Amino acid sequence: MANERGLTRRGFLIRGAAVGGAALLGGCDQLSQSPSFREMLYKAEGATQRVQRLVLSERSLAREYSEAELSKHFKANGSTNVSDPAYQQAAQNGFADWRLEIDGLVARPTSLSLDELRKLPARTQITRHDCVEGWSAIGKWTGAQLGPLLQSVGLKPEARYLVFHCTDTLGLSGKYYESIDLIDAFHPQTILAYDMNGAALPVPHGAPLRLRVERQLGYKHAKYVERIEAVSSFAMLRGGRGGFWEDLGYEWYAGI
Ligand SMILES: Nc1nc2c(c(=O)[nH]1)N[C@H]1C(S)=C(S)[C@@H](COP(=O)(O)O)O[C@H]1N2
Ligand SMILES: [Mo]
Repeated sequence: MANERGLTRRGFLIRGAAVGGAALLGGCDQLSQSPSFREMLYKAEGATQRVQRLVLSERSLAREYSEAELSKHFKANGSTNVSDPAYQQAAQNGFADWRLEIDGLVARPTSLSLDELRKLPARTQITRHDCVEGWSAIGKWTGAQLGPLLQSVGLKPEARYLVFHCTDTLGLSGKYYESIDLIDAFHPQTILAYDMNGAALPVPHGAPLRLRVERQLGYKHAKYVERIEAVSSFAMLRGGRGGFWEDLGYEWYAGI
């Protein structure tokens, strides 16, 4: 956690959710429970997203940097390990028997080993990671491009979002998860990263596989991804807002 405010805010959100939800949050958050206020907020959020996408255009690339600009230290944030014994065992074994599951609204549900992922069309990019807590770091990421992978498993016509299910549990609120729409899924810089700064992705940064979705804030970049599920809606999933932090009040579309 980068700063005191971030820590406090997050600790508060996690505890609040754990002991019975938004009712325990403060005045501001109570206002956000009012249906008309929420509706207004979501409409405004939708408008920002639409404008941002128009201005940036769907294919525009996030800025890329040079090797010389790489951060000497790249902070690891949120979960930095996974206590689950199966994960620990897999890590000790270099993730040789680990597999990524791809299922939901796909024509051919698939599971892939790390070796198989490494053989897919890949991309390397040096980008800046921006965390909502107020810190940034530049890192080099290599991974399988999500677009071609989705083409090979075949999305069903009803599929509109991808949900990334993670292995780690953060706080008392349950497993981390995230979701993106198909525009971001097929964006050329959206990769399932297995390498960071030219070496296998370290455990604190989400080994063996993490999402890079470069035009959005840090919390969208799911670490420890174990399953990708194609869905038509995430309304019925968990808190219904499409992600771990989203369920605690962060925006679903976290454009930078
Ligand atoms: N599974 C999982 N993914 C996660 C998190 C997490 O706690 N668990 N934290 C998010 C946040 S808030 C940030 S800023 C980045 C941090 O990535 P890093 O550890 O490589 O810096 O991961 C994101 N993805
Ligand atoms: Mo973050």
